[in-house]
Amino acid sequence: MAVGIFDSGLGGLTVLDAVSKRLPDVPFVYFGDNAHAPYGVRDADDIYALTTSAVERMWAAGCDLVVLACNTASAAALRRMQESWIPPEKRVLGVFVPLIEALTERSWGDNSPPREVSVKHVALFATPATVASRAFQRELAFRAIGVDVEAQACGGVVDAIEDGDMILAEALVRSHVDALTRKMPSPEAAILGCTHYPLVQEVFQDALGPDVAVYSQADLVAESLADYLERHPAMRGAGEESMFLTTGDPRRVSSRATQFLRRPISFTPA
Ligand code: DGN
Repeated sequence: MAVGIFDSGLGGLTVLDAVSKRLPDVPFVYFGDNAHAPYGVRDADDIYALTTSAVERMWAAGCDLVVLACNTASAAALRRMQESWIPPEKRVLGVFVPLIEALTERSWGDNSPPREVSVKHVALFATPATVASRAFQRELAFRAIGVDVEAQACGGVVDAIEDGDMILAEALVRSHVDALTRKMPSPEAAILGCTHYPLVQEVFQDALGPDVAVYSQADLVAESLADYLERHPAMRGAGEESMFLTTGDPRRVSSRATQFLRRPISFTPA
């Protein structure tokens, strides 16, 4: 048994890196749906169909626990999957809960009514599909009141990073930060709600200024997964090598992943 990490493409490798460092003894199955990436411009039904099919494949590979590292899939598909689709012996977790726990300084297990939290103005940067879903605002409302969230759909950034064009990615990040701060001049916190954005986190921080707390998910997800596995040790898995699956062309995806993470990664067909 291994823990599954799902993403629409390569971006989830930022999460895989953080969870592997935090949990070096846990075997992972990484699944990149590269044949259908990017998800960020697809509609919710399409994202749901692709995500459920990938998760079924990961269950078949022995992952009783799957983490949707992809914000777009977490936003557009996770709640619907949890309501009616996931059998009781399996678990699928997303990336918003660890983020909301950190932002509100409340644990998800704390089911008391939503209350005021110290942060009041939050900037959310994400793909067009994540922004359109309003999933972050919906989940946040279960825990906090009085938080103003301004969301900016960051068109083009994922493609620029995937193409390795970091000059374009930086220019786009600066223009998206400009657009957001015209709507909300002084956010106290900014959420990088996409797997790719940790790779340009310094650009976000620089453009937003030093007073804005920038929340990036990889480390938060790693910490939250470590905590979950401590409470559910049967889901931990052991004794296997980590494995990388892709729906795309394994040679091409392996070479791009190796550039992306700056270490050798070898994908096999999903
Ligand atoms: N992995 C996606 C996310 O975190 O939203 C970004 C890539 C995409 O499919 N657009």
